Amino acid sequence: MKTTHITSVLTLVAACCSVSAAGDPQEFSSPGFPPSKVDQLGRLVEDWGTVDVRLSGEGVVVGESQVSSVKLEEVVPAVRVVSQLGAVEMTRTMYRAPIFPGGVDVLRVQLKELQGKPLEAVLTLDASTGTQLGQRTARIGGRTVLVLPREVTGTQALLDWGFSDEAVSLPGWARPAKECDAAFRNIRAGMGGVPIVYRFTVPAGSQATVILGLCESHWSAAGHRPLRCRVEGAPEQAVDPVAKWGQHQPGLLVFDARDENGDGKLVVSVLPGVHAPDQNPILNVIWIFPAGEPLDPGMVLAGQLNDAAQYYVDVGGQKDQSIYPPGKMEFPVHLAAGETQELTFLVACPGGDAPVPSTSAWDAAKLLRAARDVWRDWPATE
Ligand SMILES: [Ca+2]
Ligand SMILES: [Ca+2]
Repeated sequence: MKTTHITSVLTLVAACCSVSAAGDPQEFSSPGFPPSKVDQLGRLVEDWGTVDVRLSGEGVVVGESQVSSVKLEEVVPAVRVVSQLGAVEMTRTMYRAPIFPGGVDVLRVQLKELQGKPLEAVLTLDASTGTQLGQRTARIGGRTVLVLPREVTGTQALLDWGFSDEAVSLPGWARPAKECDAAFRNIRAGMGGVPIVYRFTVPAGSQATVILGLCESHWSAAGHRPLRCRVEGAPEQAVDPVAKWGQHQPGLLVFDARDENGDGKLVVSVLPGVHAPDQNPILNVIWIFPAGEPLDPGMVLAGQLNDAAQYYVDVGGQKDQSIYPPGKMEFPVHLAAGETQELTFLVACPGGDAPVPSTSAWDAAKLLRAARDVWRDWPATE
């Protein structure tokens, strides 16, 4: 039985001239840039890892995939992988978009319902381990390697605390000039003006005392990096850390917080000040204490009450974490009878970075147009 099955697959492969032979990966690129590869299983192979896409759901089966090279808009070299998955036909199309500076790979996943009835499915993106998820991105170290079509929610349980933003960790960035908790040294920064956002699981509707620790070590004069600090249930506090405490001086902001919307999550965020010349917000430490307990600010600053806190976060430190569990990224998909849907992922190509969605204006149509324009102007080599 098994032999017959394999034979039929090989026949199918041989019958279509543009389909790659097993072990013969397809490539695509922009003119003059190193290529990305697609292996015979249809996985996108990059210098940082391998991106695989799977679908599960009722009526969805594991099926065969055909890998072929195609031209989009008649000029853009692309690799297409068509997979027959029972109730769904999944088509992956991959090409390089020539955005500054090194380009980005575009992975379009099209799902077509084939059996004429509505379908609930889950699309799973399986990337290499070691990626850390933001709200719409995945990172390895400081490198953005994936941009996701939407927030990862779906079937995965969130962790009980963590960041859900597109900020970056900068360990050892701050140099506090006086003795204080070691967590002041590591920060996260919202490069390009993105907010820093943390969520903490708390009893629904409960109150808490939230203390934010800040220390500015880049600017020596006031007025450069004012911040807006928001803690759910408390009035917003605007602060210019250098004006309030000085350069390299750790300081604390105290908030009487409450889970105002009763969803069992307390949201803490830091945004750039209105008209701030430096638009990159920073945050050093978060403490969350039970409401109403008297707290000595000096002891909090020195780290002597860390163990008494419900949550103590060395923002940007080794134990900091994303609220999204590591590993697979799942996206629930609802397909109506006969419907076709497409999800677009941006994938860092060799040596490149994927653009953070909130600081760039790329969409699927613009990316394809950019690729078309560069290939139209490129002299044919064949
Ligand atoms: Ca809440
Ligand atoms: Ca920190």
